[in-house]
Amino acid sequence: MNVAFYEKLWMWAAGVLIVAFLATIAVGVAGSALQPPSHVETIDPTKVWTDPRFAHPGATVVVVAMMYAFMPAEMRVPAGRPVTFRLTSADVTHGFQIVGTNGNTMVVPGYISQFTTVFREPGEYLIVCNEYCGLGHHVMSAKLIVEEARP
Ligand SMILES: [Cu+2]
Repeated sequence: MNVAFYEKLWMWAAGVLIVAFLATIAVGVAGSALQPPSHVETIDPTKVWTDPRFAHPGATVVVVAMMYAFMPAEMRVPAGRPVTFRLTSADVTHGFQIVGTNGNTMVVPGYISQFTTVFREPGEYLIVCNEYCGLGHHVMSAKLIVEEARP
């Protein structure tokens, strides 16, 4: 079979790009410990405020995302210990990214997202919505305060 030089060149270029894109996913998963949300638990988005799973925050951090805020807007967690976040949305799809950490998940109405992570460094972390959710998306943020763990 006779394939023209430029056609071969473009086929190789496309192949290299596909390998490069797959490599970025592999590096993100292995190198940065990023994981897609795997915890599937459903909830009625119209009954979020009366659901007992989100009424009594305890050792885990429960967060409701809504246009255009996170509830609560400020969270305090201990450093050096596993912290579990449980999130849901009261309206549309949002994102929950703790900037500078591997804490990052989609918050989809009707589902409860959950992840567990450890914050090694005490300090203040910015939480942003990283899924476009409407006109006020750019102001949707919260604050995470990681406190020195008490012995
Ligand atoms: Cu949002």
